Amino acid sequence: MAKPIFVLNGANLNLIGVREPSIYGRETLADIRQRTEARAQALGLRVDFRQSNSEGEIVNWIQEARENADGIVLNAGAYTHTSIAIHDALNAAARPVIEVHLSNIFKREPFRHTSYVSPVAHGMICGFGPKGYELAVEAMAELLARPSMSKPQS
Ligand code: DHK
Repeated sequence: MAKPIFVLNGANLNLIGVREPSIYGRETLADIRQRTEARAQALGLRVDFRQSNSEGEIVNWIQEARENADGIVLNAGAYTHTSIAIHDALNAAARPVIEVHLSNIFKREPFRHTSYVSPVAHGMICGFGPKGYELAVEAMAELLARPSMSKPQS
């Protein structure tokens, strides 16, 4: 039986909807979860949607994905720009990874232009707000349907 897609959210993403709405919008993480699960269901996929402010917990979830998930969609929040531990965990997970950001990180401060996730991701979706999560699930469905596309990249 197919395993779920882990959709993992990092630091401060529990606050979206109220946090800097001009950047992150008014939808809450619960709203995003709902639309992500609905899109996944329509594509015949299951989603395990989680959020943590703790870098170590995210590393543990990525390790768990090696056994218990078919793929990883990750918005690591600010850990994107700092975490070698998450980079290493994604490499070790040997699962297709799609990086998501609500905002277009390249239009923002220079410190957001570096991602430790991108070098170990199949691809990145950013700048489309909550819709990006649906796009990521669609992209993951394609990757999983065509295993030759989804070889983890290093
Ligand atoms: C979310 C954050 O919390 C920031 O730290 C990132 C990302 C961007 C987003 O756009 O979803 O820099």
